[in-house]
Amino acid sequence: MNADARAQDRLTDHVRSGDPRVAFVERTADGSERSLTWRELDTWSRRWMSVLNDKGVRPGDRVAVFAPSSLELVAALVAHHRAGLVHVPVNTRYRRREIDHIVTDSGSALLADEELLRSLHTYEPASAIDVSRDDEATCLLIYTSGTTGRSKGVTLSFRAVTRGIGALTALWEWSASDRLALALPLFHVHGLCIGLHGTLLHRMTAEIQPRFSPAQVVSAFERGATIFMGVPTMYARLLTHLDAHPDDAMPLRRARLFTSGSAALPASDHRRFHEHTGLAILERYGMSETLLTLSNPYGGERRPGSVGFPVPGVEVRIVDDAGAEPPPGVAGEIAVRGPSLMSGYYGLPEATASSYRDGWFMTGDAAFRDEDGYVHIVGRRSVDILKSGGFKISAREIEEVLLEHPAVVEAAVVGLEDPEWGHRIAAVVVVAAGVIVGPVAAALDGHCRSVLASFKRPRQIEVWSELPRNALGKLQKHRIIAALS
Ligand code: MLC
Ligand code: AMP
Repeated sequence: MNADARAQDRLTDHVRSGDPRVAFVERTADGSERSLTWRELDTWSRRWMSVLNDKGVRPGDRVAVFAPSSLELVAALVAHHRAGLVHVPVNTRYRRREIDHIVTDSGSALLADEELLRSLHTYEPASAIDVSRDDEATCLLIYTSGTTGRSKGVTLSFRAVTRGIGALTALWEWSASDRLALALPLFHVHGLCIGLHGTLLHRMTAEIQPRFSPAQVVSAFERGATIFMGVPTMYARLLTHLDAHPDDAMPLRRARLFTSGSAALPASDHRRFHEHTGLAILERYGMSETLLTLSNPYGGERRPGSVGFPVPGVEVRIVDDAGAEPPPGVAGEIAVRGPSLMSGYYGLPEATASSYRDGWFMTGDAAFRDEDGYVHIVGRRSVDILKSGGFKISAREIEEVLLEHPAVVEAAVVGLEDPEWGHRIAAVVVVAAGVIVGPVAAALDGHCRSVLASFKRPRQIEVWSELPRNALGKLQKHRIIAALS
């Protein structure tokens, strides 16, 4: 990896190299496998460029992609980087309304689905594809939930992606001899930025698994995988699998690295995994807006329940409300500065400005440093931002959907602690006088199923006569959480 090269070239050079080695493998749940060399990736990305030319897409356009993980999706991403287009990934679990918001908000020139991606095979490769872009040009627009109902687009430059992912993966000693088992979805920072872009930067091999299953992960290591990255829900399932099939830990013991992120990994799961495999999971912390911020050491102690230290090149402060750093053991908010930060929220200059304080990006995550400097995440400062299965969820968005029902006069959505999912989504509503409760709860469940991705759907909906409020009328969600837990 040439650290001095332009960011765009660092991401795409290997594709142009004509390297005949395998770059990506796609392995589906039924065991069927396809592979793609670096040289073929060059051709496939130029074929996708022909599709885009045919559709009238022009340099600088945004291209939304709504498709399961596949080799074609990788080829499209690479084409977008080579052509200076902005790749806009869309969560494949999203429903129509959620997809429409992203396509409209991003002003995407095209929404590419699985079928369109596959059509690249019927096109001749375009010859003119490489459009030079400077390091500050936007290459990714990733939508993430906030405290408001609608998701916001996080604009990431070639510089942010290359510097941020380069620094993290160098810390983890990724190299061309690594093989990554990649079962994370390719539409969020974790799978897309670290997984795909890390593979592109280091000319590694990634085995893409479109659906996560513990047995598939085990078999990836039987085939020589060296690295696995997962969210805590995946580790919870992997541990259940290992409890039932302890011998499956053998191939995992050969791994070089297991990492966890996107949500808190319970220290007990860290220890159970160590008991099964002899390996310590490396937990790290990041965010769409900051990319990867904190990581346990690769060489030193990986402390259970901690996310370690700032990634090289990233500055991290923990600050209290007055902007001062609290002593060890006392929590404050994580503030970040450095080259991997987003360029801003797309089309939202005010939201961008208000996410900074004194030049530092304020994450909204509460944390403390222990006596040895390891950072421990305590939780979100806002009760309205939830994480389930590693997906970020806005309580406000779900509340707005519940309020669309004419009988609902108030709605409160909370996250209940759950050992598998992190948060289990629950809702309490107040209905208009005289409304019969049973049919309303069923109708709300049906409405949520039809307009929200399944991971946002409340697993429990209760009808209360009123919501708990303090003397000033402020909603007290902690009382709802206590009552439902
Ligand atoms: C699914 N189910 C849920 C649920 N999601 N139940 C409760 N809460 C949830 N959140 C239910 C479904 O309804 C279904 O039940 C059953 O679980 C299986 O559903 P599924 O959709 O098939 O689940 P699965 O595909 O196995 O998904 C689990 C998962 C997925 C862990 C693979 O959540 C996942 O891919 N998470 C990764 C998210 C991620 O990449 N985050 C990174 C964000 S970036 P039934 O009864 O209907 O069958 C970031 C920055 C950083 O955070 O630092 O990394
Ligand atoms: P996203 O917006 O999907 O990028 O999610 C980013 C959020 O995930 C962060 O702001 C944290 O709240 C959470 N997160 C990421 N990694 C960790 C971790 N290791 N422990 C706890 N929370 C995490």
